[in-house]
Amino acid sequence: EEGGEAHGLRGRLVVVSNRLPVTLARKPSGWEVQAGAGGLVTALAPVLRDRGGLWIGSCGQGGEAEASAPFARFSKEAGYRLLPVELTGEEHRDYYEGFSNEIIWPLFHDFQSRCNFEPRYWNCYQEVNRKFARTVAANSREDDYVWVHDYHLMHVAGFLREQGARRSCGFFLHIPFPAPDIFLKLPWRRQVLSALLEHQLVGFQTLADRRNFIRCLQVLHPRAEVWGRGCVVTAGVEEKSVRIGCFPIGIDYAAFAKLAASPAMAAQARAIRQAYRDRTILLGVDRLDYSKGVPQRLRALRSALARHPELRERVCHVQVLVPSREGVGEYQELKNEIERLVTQINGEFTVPGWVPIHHLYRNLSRQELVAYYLASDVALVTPLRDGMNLVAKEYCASNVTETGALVLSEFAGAAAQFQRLGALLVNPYDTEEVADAIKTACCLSRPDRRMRMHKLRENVRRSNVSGWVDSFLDAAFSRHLDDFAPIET
Ligand code: GDG
Repeated sequence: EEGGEAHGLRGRLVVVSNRLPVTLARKPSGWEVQAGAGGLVTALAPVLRDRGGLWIGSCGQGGEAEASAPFARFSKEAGYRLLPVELTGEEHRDYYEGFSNEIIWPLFHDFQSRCNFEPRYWNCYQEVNRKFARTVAANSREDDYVWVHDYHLMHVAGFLREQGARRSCGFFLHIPFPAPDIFLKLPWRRQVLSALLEHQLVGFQTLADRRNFIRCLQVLHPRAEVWGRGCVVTAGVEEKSVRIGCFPIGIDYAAFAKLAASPAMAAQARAIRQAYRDRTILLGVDRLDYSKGVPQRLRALRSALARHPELRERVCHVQVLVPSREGVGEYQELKNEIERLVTQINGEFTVPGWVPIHHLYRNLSRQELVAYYLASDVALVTPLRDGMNLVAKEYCASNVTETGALVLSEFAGAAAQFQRLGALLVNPYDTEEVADAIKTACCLSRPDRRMRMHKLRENVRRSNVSGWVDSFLDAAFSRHLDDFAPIET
């Protein structure tokens, strides 16, 4: 991989995200920094290495100062630098849990009634974004390219300029962008929109997100001119142009396919199937979050078992729930609601030798996760709203036997690519529709499953995450305003 050459990047790449893509572990010998296994870091590492890049982000509270030696060690081995931004307890609360997760996260996922528009959060959000901007400014040069990730840091580019640092900046939003009737509820809507326009390139997961952004722009900046497929020109004080693109994120297909194809993995998947006595396994894997629609999915499952009695004793639903944002009260309530539903449904349908729902509340290793992907017959990916949803893609990549089926919410970004490829699309709010889709998925013939899964896997293979990085950087550096086309979705 030639990392960066192809896209006319002259300086280094500076990646900025809320969290560094690493974990800090306390070992007897002191702190150790370990690289994360996420697709984003895998795809960016070659570019960062070849360009001598830099990744700026927080890494939990405290410990950073102590850990500076391990960070240096990591940088030496990985070939690019990690720069931790330290957050105080208050900043973590008001910027991260507050503004990011109690305002932007619910609002951008269309849950406006869950928003807590606390003015204090906004002030702290700006403060922390300023802090990130200072770190970027102090550690980069004018010819570096700054690539900012996600809703936690929408203001960094604006503050960079305010601080007098001239940098080319790009922004990618990993979560959806809402329609105007929702976005306009945000008390700081003008500031947020203007801050995004401080980037030379703003990227979204889907064409629908991009369209929503442009519609909001047209409401709030009536003098903005929008033309072509790829760009917008705002007629502001200094007349600047911003490219607005659509870049559906992918996964590291080869890594999942390779792991899933190993003999050890086949044995592990077989052991899972045997433990479930070769029943049809339905799988859900979600972070504990209300956007993932887990209670709605469980109700659909209850409806499926009630409406289609032939499914009883034939299917088992394995629900993996990964602990997340445990400090936020709402998440605790959601956990209780899910546990109550699991207990109720199991209470209603269990017979000797068969329990319909198996609930795992913990983090699985990558190995275990792929074993479950491989062992299950149907993946239930039914978020109420999702930027993309990588679980859907990972399930397909791991399904090397091409025997699985995918039930997918039409409100996941992935639906835009998967709808014509054989995923069973559902409205996650429609209990009976989801119930019937579960039934349909369980009854698909072998050749039908194979045909559908084959098409899905081809799509996941072709649109992998390194292609995603390339297409974003290509768009950032293409000479003419409209010479890049949004990726076909
Ligand atoms: C945001 C957007 C967008 C899950 N459980 C375990 C585990 N996972 C991994 C999966 C997958 C990731 O977590 C979840 O990714 P998603 O895409 O589903 O969701 P978010 O975390 O909300 O991510 C989303 C994404 O950004 C990328 O742009 O698709 O829409 O919300 O990779 O594999 N990994 C391991 N054990 C688990 O138990 N090892």
